[in-house]
Order: sequence, then structure tokens, then C-alpha cells
Amino acid sequence: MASVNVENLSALSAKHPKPANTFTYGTAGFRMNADLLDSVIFRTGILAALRSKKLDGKVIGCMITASHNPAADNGVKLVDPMGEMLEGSWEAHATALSNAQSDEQLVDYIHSMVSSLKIDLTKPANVIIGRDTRPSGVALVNAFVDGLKVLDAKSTDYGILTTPQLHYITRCLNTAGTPEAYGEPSAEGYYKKLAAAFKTLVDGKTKLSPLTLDCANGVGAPKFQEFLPYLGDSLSVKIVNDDIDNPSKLNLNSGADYVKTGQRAPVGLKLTSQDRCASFDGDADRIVYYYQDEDNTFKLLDGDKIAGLAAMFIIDLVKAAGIDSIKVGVVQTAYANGASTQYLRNTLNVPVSCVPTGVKHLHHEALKYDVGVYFEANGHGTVVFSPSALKTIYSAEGSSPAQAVAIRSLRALSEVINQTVGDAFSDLLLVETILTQRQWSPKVWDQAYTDLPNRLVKVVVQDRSIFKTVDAERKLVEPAGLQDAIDAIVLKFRDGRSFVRPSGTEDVVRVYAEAATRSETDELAHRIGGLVFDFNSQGSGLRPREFI
Ligand code: NG1
Ligand code: ZN
Repeated sequence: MASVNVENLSALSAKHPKPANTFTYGTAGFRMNADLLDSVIFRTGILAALRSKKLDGKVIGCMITASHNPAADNGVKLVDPMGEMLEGSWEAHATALSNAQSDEQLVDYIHSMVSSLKIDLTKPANVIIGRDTRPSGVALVNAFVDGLKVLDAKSTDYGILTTPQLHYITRCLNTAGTPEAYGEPSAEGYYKKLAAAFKTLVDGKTKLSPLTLDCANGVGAPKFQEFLPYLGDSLSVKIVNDDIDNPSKLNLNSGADYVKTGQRAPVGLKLTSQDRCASFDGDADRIVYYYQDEDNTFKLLDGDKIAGLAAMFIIDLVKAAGIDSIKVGVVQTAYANGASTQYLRNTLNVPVSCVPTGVKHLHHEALKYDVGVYFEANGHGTVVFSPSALKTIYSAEGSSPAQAVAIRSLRALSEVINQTVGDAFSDLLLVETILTQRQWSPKVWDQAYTDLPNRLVKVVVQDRSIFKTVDAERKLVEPAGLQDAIDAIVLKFRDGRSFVRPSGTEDVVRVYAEAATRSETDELAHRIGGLVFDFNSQGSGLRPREFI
């Protein structure tokens, strides 16, 4: 079982001293101001090497990104061999390693993992690395590689990638040469696979008007540009907000989060009636669509609308293919608009599950269905096909030309959709496929149901860890009494719904509210936000800092 070379560890660790802060591996890995991350990322490198050794040298992915968060932030998350998020039980190890107070504690913790998890340190370790366009990424990759050196892990740096590309490549490398081979392990392989499937799906259909695509001045811009030649004339896209040379512009007044949270168009995009527009976030794993109505109202087509569209389309396709033994299900979080859940349950008649925030929870739940559609309202999601559904789809022959066409579409759909993680490129192609096949404008898509007005606000508190939730985060159990106070207010609002949970990626508490009208929603959000704000100041004896 060998042990860690302590001298080597100390020499490397001396380059990455730990600041006084306490760190937590949260919803999306570690994420914070980039200046604080050096030691955290070094130690995450050690963890990645341990994870790979534990899994017999399988390739582990590392993505350095802070997604939709400000340009000054950065972060790191690890990807397991099939392209999924790091196994939940290892998050606590990541947290523990990042908080070790000395090299001695670090070595002790590594040895405790080695013995409790039966890790053979003599096994090889392989790790691949990708990063977004943040300038801080370069130094952080170096810190991570130093962490890998502690345990002699082999690393390959793929440079700038979207987060989903890194997930894709990780899966390709681990499945190469097996019956589950996922594709060529490169950005080019990814483009070829998606473009070929998309071309099959829109073959013979009238092309839609060009899509305007806001890339949040992030990695999506150069990468989608790189992708366009593979798509040829199957799709017209006009890219805006592609300035990655001015790092401070990343996610600034643009991108999926800005559009979804503010329910407005990004800066740098001129919206005119009936134009079809979409926004990526800073690492291109989220996408939202939008358009402007005839009366100049901004209309958002968010992750819930995408889930509804995808579920509707897949249900129809499965029927048309004559294989309706395949059951479709949808997974949402508490942030899903109430009207979307009603539409899925009552109009599409699909089962809907609600899970806590964070794609790992959604992904896990979606795997329980033959075809699991999962989306967070913010536009992060995908569709997963179970191995048995894929087998059925690939073995079906169809007894009529119409069935054969539907089967061909289902196969291509499973190829165009990124099965590893929510992927803005692949989701864009999914939506464009459906709109093209149906010849729908965004307005027709939008008619499926009308969103209840909703509002998301943040309350900055001294200590968000005092907020504890249950029931897929829809109810607070701590601080005691707060949920009763929330319930009493919600009761007074028509179609009122509101819940409060601590963010896993920002130092805030989030308040979600929806109600029958815009003004009632705003008042509900404001009253619950105010309640949390006041409760925090009285209940914990701490002064709240801000209510935004
Ligand atoms: P937190 O900060 O835990 O609310 C946010 C998003 C999540 C997820 C993660 C990871 C909302 C309300 N929350 O999590 O859905 O996408 O970031 O990026 O949008
Ligand atoms: Zn993201």
C-alpha cells in the first residue's frame, strides 16, 4: 500500500500556503474569489489523484471555472469517469483536505483515506484538466498540477474548454474501446458527433431564421465559433457578447443568469419582435431562450420551458416510433415554475420528481426513468437515456416508413444530447431540432403554458449555515419558527408559493416567490426576504449585512 512521500509533499505544499479561511466543496465544487483558491486547488489535485487511484487509474476530470459568477471568482470541480459529478461521499474528503491546517494534518488525512477507502497508492492515476477563459485559470491549473505531483499522477491539460466538453472528453477516454464508447476524446470529436446528429434531425426540413446567441463574453463564444463550420448550413447563428479579451466583461450584464434572474435581455443584444435569442452562461453549461412579443414584452423561455418542450417532443416521438413502452419522466427542483409542473403533470401526463438544487441530484433522479428529462429553471439540464431504452431504440425496426423515421430521430436525439451533464451547445441543438421539426416560432413554443410571475431575491446574512432545509429544500427546519412565519405570509397570497434556502455557491440565502400576479409576487418576495433579514438579525443575534 505504500505511503505518501512526505518530503515531496512538503516541498510542493510550501508553494501553496493555506489562508485562514474555511472552505466547503459545495453544489458546484469550490467556488470563491480566485485569490483565495491556490491552496484549495493544490489540495483538490491531491484528491483527484487519490480518486483515480481508487478507481484503478480511470481518468478523472478537473474543470477550473466559476461559471456564471463574477470574473474575479474562480472555482474547481472534479468529474467522475463516466462524466458525472464527483461521487457525493468524496465531497467531504475534498472539504477536509482543503481545511487541513498543516502538512502533517494533510498527510494524516491522506493516510486515513488510503486506509479507510482501501486506496492502493502504487496504482497509476490519470487526470485531465480544462478551464474557462478567466485569466486566473492559468495559475490555478499549475497549482492543481502540483497537487497531482504529490502522488505522481499523470495529467493532460486540454486548455480552454466549456465545462460540458470536459465532461464529454472524460467519458470518451474512459469508454474508449468498450461497447459504451462515447466518441473521440477531443473538442473536435465532440463537434463532429453533435453536428452529425443534428444534421440527421433537421434533414429535409425548412431552415429556421437565424438565432441570436449571447455568449456572456465567455468560453462559449470561441468554442461555438469553432463549432459553426461543423454545422455548415444546417443552422444560422449570430454570436454576440463574444469579447473574451476583456476579462472583466465575463457574465457582466449578459449571460443566462443575468437574463433569467432579471427577466430581461442582455446588454449588447438588440431584441426585435419575434427574433429568437438565447444566452449561455460563462462556462456554457446553461442556456435560456427568449423573444419579444408584438407588444414589446420580454418573454423568457427558461429551463422549465425547455424541459416541457423536450418532454413533449420525446413522448410524441416514442409514440410515433411505436415503442411507447419507453417511459419518460421529468425531474425539477423547487425553483421550477408551478405552472410548468402543472403542465407536465396534467397536460403531458408525465411523472415529475422534485429534488434538491444541484445537477448531481437531478441527474441521479433522472437515471430512474427510461428517458429522464431534467432541467433547473436557470437552464442547466439535459436528457438521459437508460441503457435499456437505448437498446430498445437501437434494436427497433419499425413497421412503417413513419415509424422508421421516428426511430431514426430518436437515435440521433440520443447522440445530440450530452448524456454526461447539462450542456448549452447540445441543449441549443435539441431546442433548434424541435422548433425546426415543428416549424415553430418561440411564441408557439411559449404557448404550452403561462408562467406564474416569480421572483428570486438574495438576502446577505452573517452565517447562512444556520438555515437548514428538508423536503427537497421546500421547508426550513432551522432556524426554528421561521417556516411557520413564512407559511403564514404565503397563505395570504393567491397561488402563493415561497421557500428559503442557503445558496451552495454564494454567501447568501435565496428567497423564491411566485403568486398570481406580478405585484403580488414582488410583495411576497419582499415580505419573505424582509422576514429572513429580520429573523437573522434577531434570531442569531448577528447583524445582517444587506438585502438585495
Ligand atoms: P446555489 O447557489 O446553491 O443556489 C446555483 C443555482 C443552482 C446551480 C448552482 C451551480 C439557482 C437558484 N441556483 O446554486 O441551480 O446551477 O448554482 O451552478 O439558480
Ligand atoms: Zn455554468
